[in-house]
Amino acid sequence: MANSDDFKKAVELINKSGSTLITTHIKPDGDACGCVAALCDALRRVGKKVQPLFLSAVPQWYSFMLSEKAPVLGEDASIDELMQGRLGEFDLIIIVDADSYSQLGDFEQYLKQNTKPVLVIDHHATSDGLGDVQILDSTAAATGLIVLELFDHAAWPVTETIAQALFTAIATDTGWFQFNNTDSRVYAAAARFTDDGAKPTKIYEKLYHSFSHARFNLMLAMLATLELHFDGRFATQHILLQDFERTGTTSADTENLINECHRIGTIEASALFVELKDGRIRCSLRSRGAVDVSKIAEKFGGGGHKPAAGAFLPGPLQNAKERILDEMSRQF
Ligand SMILES: [Mn+2]
Repeated sequence: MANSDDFKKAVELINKSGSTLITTHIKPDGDACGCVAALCDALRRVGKKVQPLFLSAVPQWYSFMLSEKAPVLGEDASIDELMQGRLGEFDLIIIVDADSYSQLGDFEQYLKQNTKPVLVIDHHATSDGLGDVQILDSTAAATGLIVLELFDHAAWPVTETIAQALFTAIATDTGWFQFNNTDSRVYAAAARFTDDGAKPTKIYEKLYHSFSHARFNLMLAMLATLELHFDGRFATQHILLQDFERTGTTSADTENLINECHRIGTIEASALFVELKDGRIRCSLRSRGAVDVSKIAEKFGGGGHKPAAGAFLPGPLQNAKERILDEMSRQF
């Protein structure tokens, strides 16, 4: 659990701030988007100026949580424009669902020259200690649970929109209440958000029954590359640049696709390799068993949680795959 003193310090920081920049990790997921949306909403309600900023594109299926289209670094504003104050001058930076440089892309540059206070709210095990005030709780299944605690410390109301955003945060980080991080705290929060107006059935439809045909084709391309290793206990899959081109998709469309192969009963862990435009390979790792994939990711400069982690490896695909298989061979 997070320290109640840290919540107190966080509320003090927010109360004395005028203009706040709120951001989260690259490849924002449901937890990241939900927390950004909920905090923007809450701070505006208490009269604060807030600028949300995403560090890479927001998948279309999370946009329902956001009241406006928030700028994306590298698309709507360059890192130079951010540094020059084109998005505004801020006296507080809030980073949610991330606490390491490797998760922040180009924003690292901005953060390193920033002199204003930084508040970090995160549940990842990997931490670079980016905040002046940090609310860290690696026992929380989602950052959304920590944000809810912050709401209670600050006595901010959980409105229907906020309940919807935070429900989505905890539902997505638990794979819709199926990963083994789904504890009573998750269900208690889900009950509370439902009482506050979140509509689980509607949220489920928006999240999981909203594939474009193009994204479905990308999933089919990925599934065709499935290989099993170590007596079927470890699975690898990949997506190449040409798959995005052929199907008319982008890297945001890969989110959660890795989980599909876990329908196979023997698979305890899996890796998805995605070829990037700069030649590197993004490797996502999942584990449903004893393997702590965050430890594997850390060996390659990445990070995450025991059941879900990721890292960037040098290309080409074959090289990245061999290095991961080599590490995995020690686990099985
Ligand atoms: Mn999270």
